[in-house]
Amino acid sequence: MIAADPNRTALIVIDMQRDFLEPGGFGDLLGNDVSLLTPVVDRVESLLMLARCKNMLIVHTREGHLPDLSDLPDSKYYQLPEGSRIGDVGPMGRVLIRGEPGHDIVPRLSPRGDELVIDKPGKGAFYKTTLELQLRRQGIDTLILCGVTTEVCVSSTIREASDRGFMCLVVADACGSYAPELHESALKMVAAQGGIFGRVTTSDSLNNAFLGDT
Ligand code: TIU
Repeated sequence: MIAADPNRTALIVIDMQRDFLEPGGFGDLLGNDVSLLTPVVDRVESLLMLARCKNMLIVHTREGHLPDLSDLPDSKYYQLPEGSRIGDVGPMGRVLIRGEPGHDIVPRLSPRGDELVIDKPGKGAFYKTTLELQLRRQGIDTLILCGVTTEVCVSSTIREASDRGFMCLVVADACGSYAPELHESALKMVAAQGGIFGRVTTSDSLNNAFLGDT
């Protein structure tokens, strides 16, 4: 049973960007089959409808770097071979660079005017961002998390959030990975030991919890 107050709960949509979901983006350059993430778009769209209907705070994150690469550590830059690195030009502009077409959130999930957009240079959404300040300012103590990829940016964000005392609910079917076995492992890690980082739930359970009485 989920008992969360919509006024103190935020939906955090992690990195649903063209660079991760479409061919020619960062995810593709890393050697992944990006079509594995396509079903997540429908699930996240439904969660956005639920959160908008309940007037929850909605936060969209985007992973990306400044055009001069001054916020890009060498360790991340050299992950990929020359010609397909962050900042190189691809079919959707410069890969993983703020302001480029590939950095945009996929059109169906576009943020609305009153929703927060957090640009982040790292995997975790709290690292070098104002996210914590903005959540505290709005009295948020519970986070519903979804997006891509489960074991990378979603996991990093949950770990950061849990250390900061936020209650975390991860929506399993609204997260996705290029590696389904890592998706499963990441969710198991969240829920292990009585919920060491948070709780794992489903879109259906959330809908029942928030809309069951309407
Ligand atoms: N590679 C991979 O699975 N993910 C990332 O690089 N970033 C996010 O998860 N957003």
